[in-house]
Amino acid sequence: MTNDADDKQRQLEQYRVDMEGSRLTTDQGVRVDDTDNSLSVGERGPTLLEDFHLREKITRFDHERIPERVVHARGSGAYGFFQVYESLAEYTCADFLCDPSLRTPTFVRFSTVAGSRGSADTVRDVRGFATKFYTRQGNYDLVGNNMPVFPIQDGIKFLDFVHAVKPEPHNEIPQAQSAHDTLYDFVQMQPETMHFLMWLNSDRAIPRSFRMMQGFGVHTFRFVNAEGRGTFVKFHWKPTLGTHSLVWDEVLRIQGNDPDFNRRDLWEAIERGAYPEWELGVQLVPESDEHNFDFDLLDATKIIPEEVVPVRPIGKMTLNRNPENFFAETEQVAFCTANVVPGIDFTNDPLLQARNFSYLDTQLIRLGGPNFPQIPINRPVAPVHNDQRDGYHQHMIHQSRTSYTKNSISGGCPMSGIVSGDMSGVFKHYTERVDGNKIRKRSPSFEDHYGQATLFWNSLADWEKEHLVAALKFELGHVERRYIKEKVVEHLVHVDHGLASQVAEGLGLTAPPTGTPNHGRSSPALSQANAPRDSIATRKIAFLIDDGSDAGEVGSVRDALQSRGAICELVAPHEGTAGSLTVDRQLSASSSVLYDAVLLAAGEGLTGDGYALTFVREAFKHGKAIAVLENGRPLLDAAGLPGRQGVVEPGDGFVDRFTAAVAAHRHYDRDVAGFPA
Ligand code: HDE
Repeated sequence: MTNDADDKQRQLEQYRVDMEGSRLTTDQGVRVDDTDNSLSVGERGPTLLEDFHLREKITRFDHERIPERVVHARGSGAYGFFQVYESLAEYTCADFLCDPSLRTPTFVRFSTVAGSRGSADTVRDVRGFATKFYTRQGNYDLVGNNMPVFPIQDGIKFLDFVHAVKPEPHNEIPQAQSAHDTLYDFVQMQPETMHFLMWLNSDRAIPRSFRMMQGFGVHTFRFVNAEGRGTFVKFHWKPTLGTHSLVWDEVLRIQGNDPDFNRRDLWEAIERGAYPEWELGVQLVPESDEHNFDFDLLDATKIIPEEVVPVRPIGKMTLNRNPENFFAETEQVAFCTANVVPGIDFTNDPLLQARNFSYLDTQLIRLGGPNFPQIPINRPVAPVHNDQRDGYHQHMIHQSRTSYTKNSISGGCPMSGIVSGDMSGVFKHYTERVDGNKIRKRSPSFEDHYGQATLFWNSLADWEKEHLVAALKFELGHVERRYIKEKVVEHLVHVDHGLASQVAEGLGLTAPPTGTPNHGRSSPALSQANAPRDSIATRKIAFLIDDGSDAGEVGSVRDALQSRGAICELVAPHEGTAGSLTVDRQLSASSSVLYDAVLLAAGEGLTGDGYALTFVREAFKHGKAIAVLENGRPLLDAAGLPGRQGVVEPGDGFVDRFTAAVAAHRHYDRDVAGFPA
């Protein structure tokens, strides 16, 4: 084992099957001459039971599906590596966090939570962000989300929450949607959901790309150093491309245009060599400060504001390889919060404790038995030796004559992990002292359900607040029972009265006159308005062209934008060529919602084309940068846009101005409320 980013790929190499030049066989390796006709008595006679090839094919087909994940069923994965910037030995003895020369292989799976495997990517939902680090001390799984808080505080409520958000039990409607009665009934009965509800209805729930979203470990975990000293730690992934979202109206249209929008985006970026990157950051809290916050560190419905405890960047992950087989790798990958390595330990967060049970349990049913850690994607690169054997699908042929520890017959092997008294590399549970009576009772320190929901609301830019109010109106607008809407509004009053009033107005309700006064505190780091906006790398720009386009000008603008990392596609009314330009996409088979920005370079021809007009209007409605070349002006005028914010006119510094407009991500200063794109 060389302990570099390729360790995992080298291991996987022995399992890859190349079909090139191969001959068709049965599962037993017997060559087959005909796989199109069953074995029958005569050409029109009955099929014979002895046709093992037919039976094998049918049987394998019947058993192709495994249970989808009960949550996070829809996901996409990629391989990469992680490298720490400098040693964190002061806090943790985790080897991969102490040696900056190590490149630890990783596999990440991004997911939505509520929908089935075949549901659309761009639904309003939390995104999973699960990372498996194949460290040389064993596998470490950081199974996080793109939101730092969870709807519930105690794992015993997980089944209830998931049942509430999933399709309703009587008719299995709606698919992958939170906008329905049972979720909001749960919310109004369980106000600990309020902080999470704010995130769920914010733009965080509709990320532009997996590559442009943050990840959070959510719980407070514990680092433990070689001396056994513990430090509380919260994990943060920050994308180098910044944190950006779609807009709701766009989301609805993407679902029809490209249900695989986020999956395709990740796949294509990696295929192109535009490898997504995240910086891993930690918030470190000395154990002596455990009780110095106005919330409980063990409460997963709370964040530690970055302004209170800064996020220290500790390393970077790069995703640089797509899986080769979706089922073998992305579907069979099995994460578990209990997969920890020396130097990383748990806290008593009651949600985390329940998770530590759930993940192993769920893999047993999903992957059919206890040997799933041997599936190639799940295998550690660290050697595995123990007496836990047998069970379905054991792949190893253990040679020792004993299967128990301690033994004297097999030289005592496998022996204790401690070599000559040296504890390094051995997992040692943190020796936390715990005292108490057995009780079913939530700690009073978990009681404030509104304070951080208010903090989140106060931290948002005006446009983010508008989106959040619109989202709540949409969601509650799909709730049938009026009393549920009323109850939710009653809770919102304790978050912020202005917020509650705006939502209530949309629902034809009146918010109660008094609630908890807004404490006025904010955490600017929570606003996406403060995300980096300095690059157009990997942004997709549609060039609307036709036979009248100026090929020279289009080519030079395209070259300039591509040299800055953008992806430009030429969209025209027909495939083939437009003048001397090669068309990438036909207009009627495309849509502006699949792009970040539009450049109008078509001649007069498109001013009467409904697809082109919709393209431009939707791009404007969705806040996207629009640039216009001289001969594109007629189309811009024909579109009848209600403003010119973020519209780049021809002239000096055209490419620079367009670059800045695209890098800004969206132009939310447009007044598009009355514009019916
Ligand atoms: Fe999960 N969760 N979870 N969860 N979770 C699963 O494990 C569970 C929670 C998260 O890409 C399941 O293999 C319980 C928090 C992600 O394969 C299951 C509780 C966070 C993924 C499960 C939680 C997560 C899962 C379903 C409360 C963010 C996808 C299939 C006690 C920090 C992993 C599976 C992947 C998946 C249980 C709460 C994130 C059933 C019981 C909090 C990203 O084991």
